[in-house]
Amino acid sequence: MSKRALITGISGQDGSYLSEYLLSLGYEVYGLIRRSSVAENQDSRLGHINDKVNTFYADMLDVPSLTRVIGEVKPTEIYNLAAMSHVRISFDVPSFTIQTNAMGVLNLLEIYKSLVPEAKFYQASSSEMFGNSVDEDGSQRLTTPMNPVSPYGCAKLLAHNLVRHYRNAYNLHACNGILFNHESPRRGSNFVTNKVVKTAVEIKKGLKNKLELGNLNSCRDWGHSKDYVRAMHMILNYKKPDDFIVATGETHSVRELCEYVFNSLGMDYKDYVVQNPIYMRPEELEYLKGDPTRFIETLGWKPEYTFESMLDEMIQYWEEK
Ligand code: F7E
Repeated sequence: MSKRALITGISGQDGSYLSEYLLSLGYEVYGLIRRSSVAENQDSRLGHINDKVNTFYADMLDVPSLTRVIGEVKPTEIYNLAAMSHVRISFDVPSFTIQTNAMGVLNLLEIYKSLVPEAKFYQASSSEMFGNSVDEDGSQRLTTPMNPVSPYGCAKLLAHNLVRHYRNAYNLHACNGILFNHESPRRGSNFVTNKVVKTAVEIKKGLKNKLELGNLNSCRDWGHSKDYVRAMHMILNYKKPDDFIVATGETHSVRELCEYVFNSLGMDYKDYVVQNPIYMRPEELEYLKGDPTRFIETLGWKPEYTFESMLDEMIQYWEEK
């Protein structure tokens, strides 16, 4: 039987890398695209594989559209990557975030359970669910309490619990991948890694003279999206449905990120970076460092990128652009 993957959020960073990866494994790839007023945004990351993936207009809050697509495609694997994914913006649009990132998942789970219960279901859970909880050894793992500090984190935690509940109550192959931050040249440029890299390159080329940021002290566990979409597929194809942490086990502050990027371009970040309160969050998640041991030991995942090689690739991308 052919393997048919349906990816919600196919036009995002992870959706585009996951599509490429699944196509390379011989899957038929289908995806949901949400209509936006700027036509170019809707599939800008899919241009190079447009003739190989099949896309449908749909929305996580539009049950008829989800029902129609799942009924037509009859996927064997569903990857739910659709979300309002920007944590700071979730404070500005909390209701939309909760609707899309939590109620949308409930909609999808209900349709999955009714129409294709034999399929496998992957949910993009997030390290933002931990909030400021950290174990004594300075890491977050599956047993670390989850106390989210943003509307985004609250919504993701509800969705995470719904997936576990549907798995147990209805015997579904539904899994959560708790992914820590993951980046690439395809990352939106209002996330901190790509914002820093893009602006530093613009400064070097004389197009800008400063970089405005929020909290420089917060720490994140940053991996590469390409490594993390491979992890999604591994989680879903493990012999039993389960939840896993995907992280590098390393943490860096936003300040260290700036230091590395500006140094690589022959500059000192202290000459250009200024703080602007508009980029601060009402409540900040200060520190993330995931413990991927269980995932690595159970599934043999091995990331190909390091923090440095990921940033080098992003720097090269913006320098060439
Ligand atoms: O912020 C600080 C900011 O927006 C990282 C999403 O993929 O990962 C991502 O969420 C840190 C925060 O990512 C600026 O305060 C300082 O401490 O790149 P970010 P995020 O909020 O960690 C999780 C796992 C997800 O699931 C999310 O979908 O950087 N920071 N100055 C800034 N951040 C931004 N965006 N812009 C600044 O100017």
